[in-house]
Amino acid sequence: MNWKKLPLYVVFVVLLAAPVVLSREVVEEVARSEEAIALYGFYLRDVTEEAGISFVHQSPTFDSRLDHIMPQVASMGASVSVVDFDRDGFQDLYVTNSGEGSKNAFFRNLGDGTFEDVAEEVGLAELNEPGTGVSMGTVWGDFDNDGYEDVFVYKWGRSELFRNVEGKSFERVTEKAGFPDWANVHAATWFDYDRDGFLDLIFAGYYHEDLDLWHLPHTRIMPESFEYAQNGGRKYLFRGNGDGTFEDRSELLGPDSPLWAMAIAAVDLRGTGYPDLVIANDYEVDEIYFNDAGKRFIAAGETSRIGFAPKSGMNAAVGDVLNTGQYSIFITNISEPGALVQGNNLWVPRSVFGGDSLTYENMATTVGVELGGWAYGAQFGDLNNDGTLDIVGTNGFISAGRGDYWYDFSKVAGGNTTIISDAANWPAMNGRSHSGHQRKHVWINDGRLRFRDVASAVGLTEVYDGRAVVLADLWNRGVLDVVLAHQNGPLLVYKNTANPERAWIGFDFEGVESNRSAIGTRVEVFWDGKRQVQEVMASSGFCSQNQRRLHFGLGENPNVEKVVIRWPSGRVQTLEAPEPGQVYRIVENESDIEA
Ligand SMILES: [Ca+2]
Ligand SMILES: [Ca+2]
Ligand SMILES: [Ca+2]
Ligand SMILES: [Ca+2]
Repeated sequence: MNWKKLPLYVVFVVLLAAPVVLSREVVEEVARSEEAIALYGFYLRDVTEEAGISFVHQSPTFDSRLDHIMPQVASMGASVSVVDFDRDGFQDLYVTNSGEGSKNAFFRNLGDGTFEDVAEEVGLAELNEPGTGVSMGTVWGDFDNDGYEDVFVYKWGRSELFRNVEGKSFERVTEKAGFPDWANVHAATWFDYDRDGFLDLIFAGYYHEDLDLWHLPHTRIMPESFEYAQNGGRKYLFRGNGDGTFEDRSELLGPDSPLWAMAIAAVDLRGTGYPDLVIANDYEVDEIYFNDAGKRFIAAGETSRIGFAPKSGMNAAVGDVLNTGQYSIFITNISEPGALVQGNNLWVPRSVFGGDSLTYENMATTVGVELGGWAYGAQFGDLNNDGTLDIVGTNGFISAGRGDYWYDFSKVAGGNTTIISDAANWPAMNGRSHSGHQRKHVWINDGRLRFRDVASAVGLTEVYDGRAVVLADLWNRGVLDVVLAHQNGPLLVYKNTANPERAWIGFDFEGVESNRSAIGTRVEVFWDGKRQVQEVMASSGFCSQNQRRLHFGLGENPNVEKVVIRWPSGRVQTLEAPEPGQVYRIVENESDIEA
C-alpha cells in the first residue's frame, strides 16, 4: 500500500465503520426495548448524556487516622431529591456531592429533554466547604407555606436550611431556625406531626454528634457492636411555627437511644390521620414510632414486630404492594451469599389498621425481594402502569480493586466492643473491594404475592456503587422515570417507556388549611374493583425524595370509580369517575379540579 493513500484509507474505514457500529447499537436497543415492553410492560433507557447531565460524586476524606479504612467510613453522601422548585410543571433534581470543596448540583428540568445545572446561580452549590462538613442528603418542604419548596440540606457537619425565594434563589436561614450547629445527620424528613398546617422536621444522626470526623479526639468512633450498637447519633424533632422559627420538641420521641440512623419515612400507618415514623438503623433494630394524636410518639418497634431482629437497615419506603389500602414497609439490608445474608425486610401488615396493636410480618422471602446485595435505596412505584407497585433497588458497597475485604470485615465485626468500636483495630482495606460491582434490582409485582427481578431485561445493567434512587415523571408523560445516585460514581437518568395500552392517573396537591406542600395527604384510587392507597411524603428511600406528585398505574381500559383524598387537615374530598391519562391539580377546599 502506498503510504500517501493511507490517511484516506483510514478515514474511509472510520466513516464506514462508525455508522454501522452506532446503528447496530441502536437497533439492538430498540429490539431489547420492544421485547421488554412486550414481556414486562416497560423499558428504561439511560438518557443521562443526551439530557446534558454530567455529574460524578466524590467521597470525603476524614482524619488521617482513618486512612486505612477511608472507603468504608466515607462510603455515603451520594443522594438525589426531586422537586419542582420553580413551579414550571417540570420536576427538577437536586444532587449532593461530598468531597471537601466539591459542589452540589441542581438540575433544572428545561422540559425539552435536557437539564441545566443552576446550583451556583440559585445559591445551592457550595455546601461542602472545608470546616462545614459535607452533604449527605436533602429533603424539600414548604415550611413557610408561600408556595415554594424550601430545602433542608443535611450533612455530616453543619446542616443548613434554605428558604426558596420565589423559585429564583435560596436564602440561608439556618440560624433563625435554631437547628444544632453540628451533628452527623444522615436521615431527615418533613411532616406535620401535629397537623397544625405547618411542617415540622425530624432528623437523626449516624456518627455521634460530638464527632468532627476531620479532627478526631480518638479513634473509638465505630459502632460498639455489629448488631446492638447504641453509640451512634441522636434524633431531633423540631416543630415548625411557619415563620422560619422552630421549637425543639425532641422529648416527644421519648428517651433517646443513639442509634446509627440510615433513613426516615413519615406516613400514616394506622389510618389515624396522624403520620407515624419508620426509622431504619444500621447495626441495630429498626424503629417504628406511633404518633399519639400529635402529642407524643410511642416506640412500637417490638409490639409491631419490626424491631425484633437487628440487621443493617438502610432504607425506609412504604407502598400498598397488595392493593389492600394499607402500607407495607421495605427496609433493605445486606445480603452477600457466602458471607452474610441478612435479607431485606418487606413488612406486610397482619391486621387491618389495628390501632396500637398493628403488627407486621416479613414477607420478603415469600414474595421474592429478599436478596438485594449490599442494598441501599429502594422505592415503590408502578413502573409498568399495570396497577401494582413495583420496586427499584440499588446497591453495592465499595467497588475498588481486586480482592475482597469480607474476611477481615467479618473478623472485626464479630469482635467484642473494644475491638469493633476502635477504628485503629480495623484491618486496612488496601484498595480491595467490599461487595462491589453489584447488579441492581427491578422487581415487578404480579399482584399475587410474587415479585420478579427484570433489571437487566428492562435496561438497568450498570454496576456502580448505588446509594439513592428516585422515581419521577420527568417529562409529564404518565410514566415513572428512574434516577440513580452513586457513591464516587455518576448520576444516571433513565427514561421509562411503558406499554402505551396501559392507563394511569396523576395528582398534584396544594394544601390551604393543610401544609401547602400537602405532605401527609392520603389518596385512595378505586378502579375495576381494585384499590390502591398512596400518600404524599417528603423523604422516602435512602437519602432521597420522590416527586410529590402521586402516580397510579391502572392497567388496560380501566374504569375509575372514584378517588378519595384525605387532607392532613382531616378534610375528605372525593372525585367521582375521573378520566385517566392526566395529572389532576387539586387545591384543598376548592371544588374546581384542574386537569
Ligand atoms: Ca421545575
Ligand atoms: Ca417556602
Ligand atoms: Ca406542625
Ligand atoms: Ca406494576
